Amino acid sequence: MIDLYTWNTPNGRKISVALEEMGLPYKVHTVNISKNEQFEPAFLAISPNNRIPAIVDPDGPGGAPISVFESGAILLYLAEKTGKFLPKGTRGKVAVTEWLMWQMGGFGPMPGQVHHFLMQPEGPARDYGYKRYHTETKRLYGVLEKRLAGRDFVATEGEPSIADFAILGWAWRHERHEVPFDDLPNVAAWYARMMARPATARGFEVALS
Ligand SMILES: N[C@@H](CCC(=O)N[C@@H](CS)C(=O)NCC(=O)O)C(=O)O
Repeated sequence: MIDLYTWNTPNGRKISVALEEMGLPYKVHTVNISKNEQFEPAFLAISPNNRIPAIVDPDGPGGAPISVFESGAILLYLAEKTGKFLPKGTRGKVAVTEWLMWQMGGFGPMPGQVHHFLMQPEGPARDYGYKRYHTETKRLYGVLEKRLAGRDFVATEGEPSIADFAILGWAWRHERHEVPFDDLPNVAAWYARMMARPATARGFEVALS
């Protein structure tokens, strides 16, 4: 049974979706980031950057426990452990890793900043931050829209990969970062395709707070 330390956020949801899709049993431990529980020493011992999500797998490599922090690292670990949602060949693996890193480096940090500036008091600082990060977020959605032309999934054919799970976690909050899907038909179709998967739906339904 994997221990999942998490909260109801895009980065948290990526991992509940992946665990459900991989059919791995897990136990949720909520880390209430609005109450600063991410700074508690027991959590910092497994997640030194004081961010959710993190996991502990009691049945890690060699049968010994292992902890993993950073959602991208967790997805890669779980894919390697199960042999699922990450192609075996180098060419396929590179495509998935590219889009996973694309999400981790941009399609997460940028909409995250939109969420931040939307919560600021009205004024020039809010306007500047909102414009900068919302423009960049829309550009990233445009990149995703182009990538999904003629494709069912972001980096694989036939079934999704951990890159889809990672990107979906943030697309789930597209209304909050104010990017409607009206002009993004490929993204809209992909989003609906992913959300129609029973395991993915369970990953979004499980209580994380
Ligand atoms: N790059 C990290 C980012 C994780 C992250 O930003 N987590 C947020 C919630 S979505 C968090 O724990 N924030 C707590 C804090 O900022 O102290 C990952 O993908 O795991």
